[in-house]
Amino acid sequence: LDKAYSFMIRLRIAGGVVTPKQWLVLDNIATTYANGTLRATTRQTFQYHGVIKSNLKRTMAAIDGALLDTIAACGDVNRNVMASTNPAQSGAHKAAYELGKEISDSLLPKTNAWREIWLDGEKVIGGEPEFEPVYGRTYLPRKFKIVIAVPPSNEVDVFAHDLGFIAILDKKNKVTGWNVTVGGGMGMTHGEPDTFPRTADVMLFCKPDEAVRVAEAVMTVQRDWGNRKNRKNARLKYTIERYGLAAFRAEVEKRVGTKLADPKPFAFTGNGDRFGWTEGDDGRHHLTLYVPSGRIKDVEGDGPRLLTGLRRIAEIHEGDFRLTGNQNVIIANVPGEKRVEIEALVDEYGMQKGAGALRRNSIACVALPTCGLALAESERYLPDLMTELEESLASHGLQDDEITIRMTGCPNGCARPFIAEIGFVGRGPERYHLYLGAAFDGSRLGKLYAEDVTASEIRTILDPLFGAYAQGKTPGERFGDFLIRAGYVARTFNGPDFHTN
Ligand code: SRM
Ligand code: SF4
Repeated sequence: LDKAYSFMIRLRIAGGVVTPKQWLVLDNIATTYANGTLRATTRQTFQYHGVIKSNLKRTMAAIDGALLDTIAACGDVNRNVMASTNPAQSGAHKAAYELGKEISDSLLPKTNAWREIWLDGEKVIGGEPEFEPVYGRTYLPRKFKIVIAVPPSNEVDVFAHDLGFIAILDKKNKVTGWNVTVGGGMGMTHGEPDTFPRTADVMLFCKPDEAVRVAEAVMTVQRDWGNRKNRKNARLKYTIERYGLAAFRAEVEKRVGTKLADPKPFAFTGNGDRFGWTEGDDGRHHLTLYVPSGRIKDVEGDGPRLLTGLRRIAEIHEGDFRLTGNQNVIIANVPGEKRVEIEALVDEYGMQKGAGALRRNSIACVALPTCGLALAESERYLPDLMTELEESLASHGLQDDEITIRMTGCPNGCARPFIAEIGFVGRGPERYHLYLGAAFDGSRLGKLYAEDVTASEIRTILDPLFGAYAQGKTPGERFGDFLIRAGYVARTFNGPDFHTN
């Protein structure tokens, strides 16, 4: 008898778009081979947990049957490309999705190994390419992440990624080109100040037909300039710190073969999702559902039955599903006449078209029990903490104020906690570092406010700050901005400065 090894499987779903047919297959895999849940991630894809070793091949074959795969979802390669899901701007969303898909395809490793290993070892005609065209023999120094954002929504958190594209729109919401951001990233190690989260720099502007070449150039400069001796300093953010933005840009332009324009003005209003029904500028309807920590499951008793409910919707839905970077699900492209039927299923299965202001702006990473790197709870704990904090906010009349809150079980930052106005980062069992003062739109890092806070202390620490905010905020002032103006935390200006007070 072999040991009962159990695995996590992460899919690659560029732009997070899934057809109803694919949804039904993915749902079936969750109940047949995994732990009965589909986990929507912070990067617009799904993970399965609890797939036992003997079921791995069957699971991969089923994923292949849905015309999906897990290629480059992990490893030192370009990961799943995220694209804005904001359905209200249908044309711009389409452009973002198409660019994401094109970049994803062009930067995908060309190896046939996945098919050979998982699909009965069949060799593909023509054999294995001797040399990866973009990755060479040694791939990248570290993982590489790309996102495409469409202002005013920054729900993909463009500043948290190695490479980002921000749509520049004309008056008719048509994409005229893309601002290019480089050098964002979240992961750091406690007690090692040479490691830090960093918000990306807005480097240049490119025209639509230059974007894929720019993506390839940025990634290959990082391939060639990135630190291959120390994995903790290998991400693009450290390369940019070492060489400087000007030198990096010059090398990118050299590889693209032309000088590129300076960035154009843009403005984000937030990095959360817009819940409930919206109508796109093409007249189609879209419903964003709140999925607590991205875990699509049936809660026993009176809780939401998201797994069964979304399955029922997939059986009748004619549009598609979109996963958001905040771990939520959009039932997209619903024709007007189907809206009532879908609404009825949403109600029948207790699915939520939103949540309280704090909760709908929350993200928790997976952490325990499946993540081997977790130092503290996250997904299983944040809901209870938010119940406490919601009470505290309500006592100050702040129940409707949008405040971003994120928690991770360790400083790798999988829920991007360092750019949440309230960020908790696991330190040990029931202990967290508390970071405050990030920007509501995800463009500024927070600062360490309190160390090694125990779960029972959190409310006591935050309650007076909520009180001060309620009393002292100026009209429209965000919690993170207020804390800086009122002197509770210092502003973080760039990555290395994150650790100074
Ligand atoms: Fe992550 C590693 C979960 C988004 C930074 N991440 C892991 C692993 C695979 C743990 C491991 O290596 O053993 C976690 C699996 C837990 C589990 O039990 O499922 C894990 N990361 C996740 C997900 C599922 C969190 C979630 O709750 O949704 C997200 C899946 C993304 C996806 O679909 O591809 C996830 N991870 C992120 C993000 C957010 C993002 O990219 O927008 C980050 C911060 C951004 C960044 O990369 O800087 C992130 N994960 C990391 C890191 C630290 C990287 C670094 O530069 O230091 C690690 C550890 C590592 O790479 O060594 C890590
Ligand atoms: Fe695991 Fe840490 Fe990522 Fe949370 S942040 S999923 S604990 S690696």
